[in-house]
Amino acid sequence: MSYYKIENLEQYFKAYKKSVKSPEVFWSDIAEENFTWYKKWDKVLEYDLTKAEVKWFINGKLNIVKNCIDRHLNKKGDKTAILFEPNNPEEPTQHITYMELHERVCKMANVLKDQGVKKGDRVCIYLPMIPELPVALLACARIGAIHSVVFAGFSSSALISRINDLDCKVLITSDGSFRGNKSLNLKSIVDEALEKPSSIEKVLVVNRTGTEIQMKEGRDLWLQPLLDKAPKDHVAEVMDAEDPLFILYTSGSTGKPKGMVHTIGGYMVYTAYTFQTIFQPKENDVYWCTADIGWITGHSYIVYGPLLNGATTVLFEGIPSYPDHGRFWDVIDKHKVTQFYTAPTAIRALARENLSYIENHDLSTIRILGSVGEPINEEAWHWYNNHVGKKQSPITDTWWQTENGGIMIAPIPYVTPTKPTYASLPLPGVQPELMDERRNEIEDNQVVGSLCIKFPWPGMARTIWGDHKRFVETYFTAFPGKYFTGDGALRDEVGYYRITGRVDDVVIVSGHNLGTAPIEDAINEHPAVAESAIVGYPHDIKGNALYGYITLMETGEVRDRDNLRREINQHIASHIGPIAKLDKIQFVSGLPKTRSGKIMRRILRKIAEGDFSNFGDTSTLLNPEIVEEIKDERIEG
Ligand code: 7RM
Repeated sequence: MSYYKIENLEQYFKAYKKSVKSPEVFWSDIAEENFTWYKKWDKVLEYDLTKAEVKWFINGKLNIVKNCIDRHLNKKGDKTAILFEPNNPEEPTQHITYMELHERVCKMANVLKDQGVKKGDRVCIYLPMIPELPVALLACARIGAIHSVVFAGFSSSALISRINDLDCKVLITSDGSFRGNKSLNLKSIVDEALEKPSSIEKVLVVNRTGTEIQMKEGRDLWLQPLLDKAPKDHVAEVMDAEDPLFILYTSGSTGKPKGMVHTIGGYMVYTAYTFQTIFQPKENDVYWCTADIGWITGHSYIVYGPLLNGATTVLFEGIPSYPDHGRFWDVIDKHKVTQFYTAPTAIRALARENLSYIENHDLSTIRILGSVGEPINEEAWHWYNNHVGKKQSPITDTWWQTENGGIMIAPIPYVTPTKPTYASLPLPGVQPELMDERRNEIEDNQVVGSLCIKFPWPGMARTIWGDHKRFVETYFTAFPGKYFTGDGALRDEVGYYRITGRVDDVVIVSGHNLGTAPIEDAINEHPAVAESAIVGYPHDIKGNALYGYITLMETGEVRDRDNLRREINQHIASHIGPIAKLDKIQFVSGLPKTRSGKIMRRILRKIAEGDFSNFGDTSTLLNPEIVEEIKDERIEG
């Protein structure tokens, strides 16, 4: 990446201004300078946001995998592209070079073609975090097929609904997956899913755990023997910039999951540019993002962004608590990780544990710390800064969404001064705007509004698969002519943005609009508290009252629960005001979360209301068992 290097605030503002004044020049400079195209675009951008129609690099021809792998082979053939760290620390690490990755992707591409997969076909990928997962993504992209990864923790019903929404012909899965000291029989989940009528013709199975599985004659094939026979050369398909690259379903919210469609050219330029700007890769760096590839963060910042930049990207199969709570720190130490990108939920979980887990590891190689997925509360920010970054590494609190393709608002490390709980400034090319209920732009500081983006950026999703109408209604109707994020935000006096949470996370208590996020922040500052989630429930007098679900620190002494409840409420009263005190406080052993670390407040709201009839789609939950516990111990009255 050679264009628009940003090494100080002045350069940032210069690039930013340019990107607003001449977005087409700004993005075409980046696109031209840093990538290999078979044919240049005729026009940079065409758009109509009221119809949600956006096209970038029109008639440009390319293959993204040529850009991720082939063009690095000359200079970086022997460099590690993917550093695979298995679940079990006793199992050897794998260093897959760019050369080896090229061969593996070409072989997989040939296998897929052999199985009848053609340009434009959808391929469903249901795999754990093993090398075959990124290889499968890249193989699809190489032949022009559209990949759709379903996170390997999802249930059979989530899997089949996605497969059928897309009419996938081929499914790539494994016998099983390892997670800590457990293993999961993935193939049996696939079998269960495929008992329902589906479009699937072939299931390709990776041998990972050696678990005994059923292979259905004529449908299921072991992948390895096919790979062994496949030629190791493959001519990449010539694709149009606006051909779809992948479809990924958004998790968490109510209703049927939305298959977000990302297209090749814009997504490539955007993920590569944002990776370079935020993570500032150097030649010998080892970059680690702890997300799962089943989530957009994994697509953009484990696979595409790093590989487009010729970086070494860690692929971690395990979990933070196995074999003990020091695993993250152990991996950083062992591989001399230089950029570490994780989620607030992981930070809070690790901050619950004894500091000795972290203190006996050398984390001095770290240069940049990233956070993503939800607002990072002040408490977690300081813990991350003090104990992981040792106050030496800037924290980049990156705000963005599946729909955005890549990072939108974030401090640029070593350039933008950080401020806890603020995602700070938009990246060049991103034009945020805060809107009030009357659809007027908010100019004032410290006023919460609906966060919109008023100009297209290359990485934005183009549609919802099979339902453009829903795409328009969900994102482009509330504020005509703008993309509405669904998040609330405010701006401070220097223009920093603070994301306050989903706009639906607001409860009106006795006529006061209370955002639940600041209350959670206040509670989390209490030394005994690890994590909290606040929801509203109907109340005869106040209209709504607040119900808090709270997990406690593992290291804390055992405390009288009622005393603790009083203390927490005093804490809220002094930090926010008595109006925000909780009517009910339930101590729980965990909160229901999606794999991407988002608390499913919808379920907590239902439980608080005492309505156990229908929790909606819970297939995206990481820990469904917690729902029963919370339900059983609900505070009545
Ligand atoms: C990347 C990702 C998107 C939603 C988004 C926000 C929340 C994500 C932050 C954040 C505050 C952040 N994609 N969110 N990052 N809120 N600060 N740094 O998470 O599609 O799965 O979720 O996540 O509410 O709308 S996502």
